[in-house]
Amino acid sequence: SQEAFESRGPSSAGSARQRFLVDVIEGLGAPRKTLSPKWFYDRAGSLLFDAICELPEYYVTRTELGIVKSHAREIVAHWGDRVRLVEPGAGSSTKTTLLLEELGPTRCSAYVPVDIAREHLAATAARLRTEIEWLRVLSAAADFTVELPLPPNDDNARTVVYFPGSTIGNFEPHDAERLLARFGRAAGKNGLVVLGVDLKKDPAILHAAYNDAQGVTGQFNKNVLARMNRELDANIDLGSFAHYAFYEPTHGRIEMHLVSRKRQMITIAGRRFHFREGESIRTEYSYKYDLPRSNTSRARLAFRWSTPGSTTTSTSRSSSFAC
Ligand code: AVI
Repeated sequence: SQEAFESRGPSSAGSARQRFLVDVIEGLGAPRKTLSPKWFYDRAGSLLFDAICELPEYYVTRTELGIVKSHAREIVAHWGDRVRLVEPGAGSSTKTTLLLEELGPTRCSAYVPVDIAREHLAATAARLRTEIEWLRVLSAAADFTVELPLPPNDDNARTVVYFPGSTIGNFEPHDAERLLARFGRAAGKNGLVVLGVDLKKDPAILHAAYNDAQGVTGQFNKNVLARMNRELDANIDLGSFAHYAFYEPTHGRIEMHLVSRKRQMITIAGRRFHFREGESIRTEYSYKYDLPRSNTSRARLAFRWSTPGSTTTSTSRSSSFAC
């Protein structure tokens, strides 16, 4: 069956624009200007993120893909006989194909990619349906930070919420805990949450990953401004903002900003926002994690798979891999 599950309600295109506008007005109206990284991801932003994943400096995707490639069998071995795989923020679902193929038609009840970028999600779902012809893809265009819509579980499959790519790093620690708890509830009593996190490492490696030589990360960062011009009738000169990303070791996070190159005023949907020269909009945090020293960690995270040299432990309700 190739039916498409579509979430209704708050994720419809009209209200998505409205929520973008409300967030922008609130974020740029604050004394320290911020925007949520979720607004990077329209079709153009999702494609730019795919380009980032191919960059020599951006080790995250390559390393995680390596872990999944070499441990795919071991990873899915713990998932049970009948599984529905739910992926919040699925994007292009690149790594997931390996796991879906490893599960195969007998064990895989359905794949549920959930993504805020409706158009990109539709393209991903169409591609997957041709690539893996037995796969039942039930996509949901939704903002997973607000809702995780799940289709009916007709055959009582075990729900595995798969959250790779270190997307968890884009949430501040208390929000990350809340999000994982919500995923845990969505997975249900016998469900699993499988998580990929990026670890702290040499700041020079981290710095390069978010300041690539080709400037793709800068384009990705500025896409949120371009999107305001496209969708919110804004008049922003992209050249008047600079991409600025750095590793902040006290919090163990990358901070990504857009810094105004001059004193200026921009107009968004008829509202005016003033910038001092050098004033920034913080557009993203990307937290880097430590491996827990014991398995009594508060978030009950367990690291089963990691790159060589790291310890490995496990708990029954969650498994993770780290790069
Ligand atoms: C999606 N997320 C995990 C990426 C990251 O590394 O935080 C987004 C990104 N931002 C800049 N480069 C990649």
